[in-house]
Formats: sequence, C-alpha cells, structure tokens
Amino acid sequence: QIAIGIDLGGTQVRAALVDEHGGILARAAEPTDALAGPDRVLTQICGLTDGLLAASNPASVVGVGVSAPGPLDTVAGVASNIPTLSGFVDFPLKAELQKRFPFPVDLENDAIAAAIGEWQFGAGKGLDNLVYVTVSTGIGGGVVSDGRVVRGRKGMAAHVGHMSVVPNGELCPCGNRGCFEAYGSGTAFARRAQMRAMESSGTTIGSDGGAIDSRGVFAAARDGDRLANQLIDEEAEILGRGFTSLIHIFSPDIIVMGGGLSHEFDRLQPGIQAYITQWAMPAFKDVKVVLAALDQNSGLVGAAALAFLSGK
Ligand code: BMX
Ligand code: ZN
Repeated sequence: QIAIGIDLGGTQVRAALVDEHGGILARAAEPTDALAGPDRVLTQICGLTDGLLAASNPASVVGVGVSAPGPLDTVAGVASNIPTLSGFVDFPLKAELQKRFPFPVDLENDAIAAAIGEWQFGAGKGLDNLVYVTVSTGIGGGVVSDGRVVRGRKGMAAHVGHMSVVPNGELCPCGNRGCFEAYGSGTAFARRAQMRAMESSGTTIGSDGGAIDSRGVFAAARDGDRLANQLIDEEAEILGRGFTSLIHIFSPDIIVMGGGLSHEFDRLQPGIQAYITQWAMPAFKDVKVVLAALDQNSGLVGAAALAFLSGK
C-alpha cells in the first residue's frame, strides 16, 4: 500500500509516493506558479502525481494527503487567504482537489502535517506527546497530545508563532505586535542581524555588501565574529523562551525543531536547552529539544501519513 503526499508551498509544489513506513518511493517537484491562480496550481499538482503514478504504477493507493500554508480551515476544506499564492481567497481547496483525484483527499495545515510526519516516521516516532515547531520564514507549529493530533476549531490549532511575547513589540505579519514569530523567525533573526551590524564596527556581517541572511550570520559566527555569535545566542534564548511556554502548556515528551533555521540546530541547541533547564518549572526541566529527522520532508511525508491514518 502506498499514499500520495503533496506539499503545496509558496515556492515549490512537491509530490511523493510514500510507503507505510514513511519511505519515499518516488518524488517530483516544480516551482509553484504562485501568481497564476488556483486552477493552474491544481493542474501542477495533478501533473506531478500523474507523472509519478505512470512511472511506478503502484498496486494500491490509499489516498492523497495535501499540506498547504495556513491558516487553512481543514474542517470546511477552505483556504481563506494564502498570502504566498494569489487567488487562494475563500477557495474550496479540498473539494477542488477531490474533483481531480479518484482517491480520498485529506487536507492539513503545513506545520500540523510536518508534526504528523515527525510523529509517525521521524524524531517523535513511538511517542504520544510532542510539539513540532518550524522556525523558518515564520514560526509554525503542530501538536500531538495523548497520541492524537490536536486540530482545534477549523483544524487551525497550534499557530504557536503568534503567542504574544512582548507588549507593543515588533510588528508581526499577522497584524499583531510582539508575536513569538516577530522575534524568533529566521526573517526576524536576519533583520536583527542587519540592524545590529549597521550599528557596530568590527563585525564581518554584511561586509561583502550583499543582503544579510541567517546563513551568513552563522558562517560569520563560525569564523569567530563576536556580534554574530552574540546574535545567535540571543536567538537561542528567544526560541528557548517560546519553547519553555509550549512545554508548560502541553507537557510534551520532546520539542521537535524543523524549518530553515534548524539547519543550524547544532549551534542553537545548547542555548535553547540551557534556557529550558534554567527557566522551566522543575518537573519540566528535562524536556529535550531535538532536530526534525525528516528535514524538509516532514510535511511531505506527513501529508501522505494522513491518508494512512484516516484509512485506519
Ligand atoms: C505563519 C503562518 C503559519 C505557518 C508559519 C510558518 C501564514 C501563511 N502562515 O505563522 O500558518 O505555519 O508562518 O510558515 O499565515 P513557514 O513558511 O515559515 O514555514
Ligand atoms: Zn503574529
């Protein structure tokens, strides 16, 4: 038995045939035609899956799981407004997908899909309680509690990036100020690096005149740049503070960190863990932050896992 996983993102549409153990049997991807509207994007999804199915001709497909950027009402199956994909406004994504596939279609918010992938096949395999956090352009989350996926009203639970952490703080893309995402995301980290590099002398950050991104800051830190190392320590503290709140709220066995910034997990982890050890309440201090095991495939494989889970 196999399932089809689709990861619809603002930059790439990816599709994979996945087996019951989370193994990727075949995969295909292309840049999302993000400005062309839903019809074109749905055609892309079908084109990729048709190609995969034609090439491997699997005996039985249990279903198609689709991960898409939130907030997505997965109960109604409607995308109310996907900022990175034009025309996805009050769009009945699930029904439109179902029209095009002869298999059952499941829809999931991207970070919840990634949490499911890590839970079923990755860093959280065999555990009943985990919080997955993606630290990337924004900060997203997914929660498994008591062996069940927490979906909440409209299937939009675990938007952990929008916990307010600073009164009247930095403006967040959601419109509020002071959200965890506005401080801890890769975007926020790069912006802070940019500002502080301008104010300080003796740093190599931005010295080549190019745009400052988080990768460059980590590279500078490895070369011994003091400001870069300080910025990273601060980022680890911000993440540690947010994760500590999540630990208190959900009492997970582990926190799984994914997303672009998790590529620097080894550098960030000690600071994050130190924050938790210092500030979590005594009974929570031993909760570990671990790296997502499926890397950028958590959502893709998690989407496919939806099909297996709903078949049970
Ligand atoms: C935002 C929100 C979440 C998402 C998170 C991480 C939108 C479009 N997205 O908080 O639904 O999970 O960003 O997104 O409002 P990423 O693109 O950084 O992975
Ligand atoms: Zn916000």
